[in-house]
Order: sequence, then C-alpha cells, then structure tokens
Amino acid sequence: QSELRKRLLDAFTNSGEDFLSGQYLAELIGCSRTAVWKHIEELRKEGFELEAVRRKGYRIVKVPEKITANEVRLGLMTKRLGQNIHYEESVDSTQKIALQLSLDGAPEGTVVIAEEQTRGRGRMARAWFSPKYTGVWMSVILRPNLLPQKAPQLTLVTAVAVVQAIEELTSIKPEIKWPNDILINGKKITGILTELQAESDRINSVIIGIGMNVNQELEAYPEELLTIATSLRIESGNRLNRAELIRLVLAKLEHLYDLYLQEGFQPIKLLWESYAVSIGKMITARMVQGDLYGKALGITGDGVLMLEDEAGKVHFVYSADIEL
Ligand code: BT5
Repeated sequence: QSELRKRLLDAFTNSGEDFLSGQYLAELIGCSRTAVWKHIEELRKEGFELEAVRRKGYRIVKVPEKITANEVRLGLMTKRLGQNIHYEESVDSTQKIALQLSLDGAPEGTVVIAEEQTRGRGRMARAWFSPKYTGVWMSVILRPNLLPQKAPQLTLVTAVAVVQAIEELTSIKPEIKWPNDILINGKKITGILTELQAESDRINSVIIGIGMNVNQELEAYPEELLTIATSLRIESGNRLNRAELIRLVLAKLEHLYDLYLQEGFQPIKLLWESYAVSIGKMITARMVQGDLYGKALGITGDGVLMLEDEAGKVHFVYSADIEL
C-alpha cells in the first residue's frame, strides 16, 4: 500500500503542472482505477488539494502545510507560553502527552502541538475530530498558584484569548458560548478542554486543550458535524497560517493569564461578557442531574453561570452543555 502511494507521489512529482489520467496512473503503479481514486481520496484527507478535470485527470495544486516547532518559535512574543514546544506529527491526544510531560516535571508554558489526533477528546469522553494538517490541536501546561476550584475560570480566560486571536487575524468577531465553545455564525470553531491535576488545596498542573478548526473545507467534516462545525477558512474565505495563529493565541493567553493571576477574574469577566452569546437569552442547560430551562442572567464573579428558571428561582450552573 505505502509502496503504491510512493509511486503515485513520484508520478505527480514528475508531472509538475500536467494532469495525469486515472488510467495512466493505474497502469503506472499497477492497480485498478478505483484503487487510484482511493489513494487520491487519502491524499485529500491528509491535506493535499487535487484538481480533477474530466478527460484530463488529476494534478496536485497544493501540498499540506505543515507546522514546525521552529516556525512557531520564530516571532513568538511570549516569556513562558510556548518557550518549550513538543511537536508531533500524529498522536492519540495532545492532552495525554501533556499530562505525561507535566507529571515528568515539564515547566509551565510547555506546549504540545500535533498535526493530527487519532483520539482527540472533548468533555465527558466525547470525541474531538482532529484531521491532519488543517487544524490547531494543542495543549498548554499551566502551573498556577491557585485553589483547585478556580481552575474552571481558566477555560474562560482561554476562550477570551482565542477569540481575541481570531479577531486580530481575520477581523471576524466570534462569540463565546459558556463555558467552552467558540462559535462563528452559530457554528463551533473552537473547543476548549481544561483538565486538572491537583491535591485538595493546591494545583499541580492545569492542562488546557485547545482545538481550533482552521483550514478545513466543508467536505472534510463527517456528516454529523456538518451542521455543528465550521472553520476559519470556511468563514473567512482564506487559508490561514496556523503557526501564526498559534503564536497569537499563546501571546494573548499569556497576557490574559498574567492579568488573571495579578488581578483576579474581574477584568477577564468583563472581556468575556463582551463576547458572550447566551447572556440574556432563554437557554437549556443539559447537566448530569438533568435539564434546566431558563434565562441566562450572566456569570458570577467566579465564572459560574446564573440561570433563572420560569418560577424566578436563580440556579448556579457549574458544568453543563448549553443549548440556545
Ligand atoms: C470540547 O468538548 O469542545 C473540547 C474540545 C477540546 C479539543 C482539544 S484539541 C487539543 C486537545 N487534545 C484533545 O484530545 N482535546 C483537546 P465538548 O464541549 O465536549 O464538545 C465535543 C463535541 O463537539 C462533540 O461531541 C462534537 O459534537 C463536536 N465536535 C467534535 N469535533 C469537532 C470539531 N473539530 N469542530 C467542532 N465541533 C466538534
């Protein structure tokens, strides 16, 4: 299989701008035309762009844009975040790698970046779709001197950082859906997963997972995500430089994280509210204990969602999925 793939790539290497027909490729590499088509689909999944023209065949018009740790580092304007980068081509989950690094004593600001995750995860063991070369799948190790119960606030700090980075790079103003979703036109562009290693009264590490859909086209998504997910490319019409986006997210995050450590949650709360989509609206909070329907009043000074039910009773929501 990989031998066939090599021959296919060699053929495209030699053809340059010329088209190669399916028939020609099948004969050249010694397989059926259906097999050629399957290989081409595989290449597309990896981020190659192939132009297909009837009666002429295929040609490669764009190769996947890879990130390198060096590229991320060049121009990085941070003191801690990203000063230590682990770059991987393919991992099960960057969260898992970051956890291991943190247990091994990795310093605050260590970042794990992967081109692809085969078992990327969301909250509550849900799957996070992380195709190759087109997204930002990264985990950041933080070691704040905070009480463990404050850790969820870091999700909101991160959300503001991501939104600011997107705004600066694309001029699109995304919205935040409490607690961890970032949306553009109602579709999810980024998910954040905050995982905590702590003893009862002190945090050992917080691992912030950030999954950003960047250069995917609509066809890249599986059926079940088509109505839920979008990418910066789909929304802005442009391919973005992922290394630049990573640098910007890290710079914004470091700035807001420092602000948070120095001044507490209040300044973050104000920023967060300016991007919040659910505040003032009727929402359903789906929780382990059951569903709650009511008006989202806002967040408390600790980042907890306040929801007023139809009887006028105010509930404090610490963890839930929100439906608008
Ligand atoms: C999240 O969970 O939104 C947190 C996602 C965190 C992903 C990052 S990537 C780097 C790091 N390493 C990891 O393994 N994870 C982190 P949650 O709120 O539970 O949302 C999960 C739901 O989002 C899924 O059930 C799908 O419906 C949807 N989803 C899955 N993949 C998606 C994608 N690429 N874009 C948009 N929505 C997606």
